[in-house]
Amino acid sequence: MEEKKWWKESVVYQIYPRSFMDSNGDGIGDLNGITNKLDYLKDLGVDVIWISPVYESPNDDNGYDISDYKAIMKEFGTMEDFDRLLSEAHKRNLKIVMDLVFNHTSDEHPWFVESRKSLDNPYRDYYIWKNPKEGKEPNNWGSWFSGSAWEYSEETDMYYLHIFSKKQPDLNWENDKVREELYRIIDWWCKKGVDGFRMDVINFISKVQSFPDGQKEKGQLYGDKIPYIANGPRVHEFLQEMNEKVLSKYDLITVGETTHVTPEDAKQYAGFDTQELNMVFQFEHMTLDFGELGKWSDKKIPFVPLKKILSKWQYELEGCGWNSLYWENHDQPRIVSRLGDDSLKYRDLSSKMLGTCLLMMKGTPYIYQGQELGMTNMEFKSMEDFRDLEILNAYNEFVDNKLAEPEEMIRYFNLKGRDNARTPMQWDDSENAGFTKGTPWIKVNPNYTYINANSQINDSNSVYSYYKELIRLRKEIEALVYGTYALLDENHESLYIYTRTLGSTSLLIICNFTETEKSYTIPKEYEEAKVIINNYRNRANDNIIRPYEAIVYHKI
Ligand code: TEU
Ligand code: CA
Repeated sequence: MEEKKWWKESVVYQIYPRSFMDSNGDGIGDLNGITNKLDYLKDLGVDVIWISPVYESPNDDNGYDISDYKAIMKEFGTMEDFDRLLSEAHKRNLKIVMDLVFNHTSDEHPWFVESRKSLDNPYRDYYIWKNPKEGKEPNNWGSWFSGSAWEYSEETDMYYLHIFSKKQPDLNWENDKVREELYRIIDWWCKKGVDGFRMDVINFISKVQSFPDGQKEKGQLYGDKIPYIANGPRVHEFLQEMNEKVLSKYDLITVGETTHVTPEDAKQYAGFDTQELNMVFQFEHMTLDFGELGKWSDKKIPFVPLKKILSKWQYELEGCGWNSLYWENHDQPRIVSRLGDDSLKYRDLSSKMLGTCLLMMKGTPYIYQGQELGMTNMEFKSMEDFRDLEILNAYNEFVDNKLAEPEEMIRYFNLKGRDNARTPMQWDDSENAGFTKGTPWIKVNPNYTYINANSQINDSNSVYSYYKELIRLRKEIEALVYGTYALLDENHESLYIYTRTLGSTSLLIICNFTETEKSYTIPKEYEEAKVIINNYRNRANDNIIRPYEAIVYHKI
């Protein structure tokens, strides 16, 4: 068996602080709100809490634009509040993971305020500055959040690079001083006692230094920058340096957010024999429903390719690297609406089925706030209801350029937009779902009256209790952590069937992703095996898999 590690045995819970719990009635979730809910998380059984950025920020991108890495955003509280959260978490044996956003800072970070002033400013080379090309942008790259990836700056008649919004200028990792500063920041938080880091778009930190134009497909506004920014020439050198200089000095959990990675890349970033990170988030399964306008599409995730991709990751990292497992995060729509069925009839069953499918796989599971309640996408009626800059910018870009009709865009935002994950956590059936006594910064999903934590905690048949049981099983059965994965019937159109095996223990997981029952003959060797969890709770010993049914057999 491979080496045991606490972070392989952990279950992580992600908190989006702005939407989790508001303790002072200003409509914005905060640190004290999180501290007040630690017992809820302890009861659920998770081990680690990853908190999206809580640092000082002008909030162009809700904290992913940081203006001071060593201060807490005023709306979220104070450093004392943070210290109390950390110590209260540790008292309960819960670990805290910080979100490190190091590809870029805010344009209001003092480094950038200095950098833009003049060519000879000591901070000039902290960012990526280029001369205009024929009076225009230095190349044809587009920003992730619409428009060019270059912003003109009058002070010096030059452009700076921003892969994300223009208030998120990219740091220049080629500069040794920048890297030293960043490592010192990590060290500072480690000394405080935090337990790990989720590293935002960490595979974008090394850019191809010639900054060439990207290939431009017909009908597209910008060239493809990905080949020149993702998994760039020095990225592994930088991460090994970061690991050697700081990460390796502490016992941490580290996960890189890495879009556009293959398992081969992941073996570098998170291989057992490479000294970089513990694991990465891959995105291949999350892009299966992309269409002509990228994520803005009503395409559904195709089922057989989904199984193939998730299985590829399971097989390729077996014995040499560690997977992270997720369906949701603050950038993704709700999984029950995307891949299950959020109707009254099947919301409960399909949420549980999706939880089973994910949490029985090999890797460290990440549960996003509200996923454990089966929270759903919300229907935003008009553009005024949306808050996310990605959505607001995309609307303008696509509508202005006549790439889509306004109603069409709103429909896509409701299906895929990030605001779906950012509606307030549904605690109870009181006004505003118990999230705030004030006016919430973004609308609450009206279904809080029947989907909320309070009604689920003491209901042994709820989605919450089911997740709790899934988490408990991972603690009880070693094969669920360390057992190898194998996919059965890979081309089956409706059932996701896989096994986990460790020594003589094996588990058979069967999930029906459709609303029709399917016949399936349980393999002989599992006929006598025990059913350890089943979302219908009354598994008859027949060979029928009911709509959205999930069953786990355990054979010792
Ligand atoms: O996300 C980066 C990223 O590549 C995507 O997940 C992206 O935000 C999403 O697909 C939009 O369609 C990270 C953060 O998770 C995200 O919240 C930030 O906005 C972004 O970096 C910039 O810091
Ligand atoms: Ca508040």
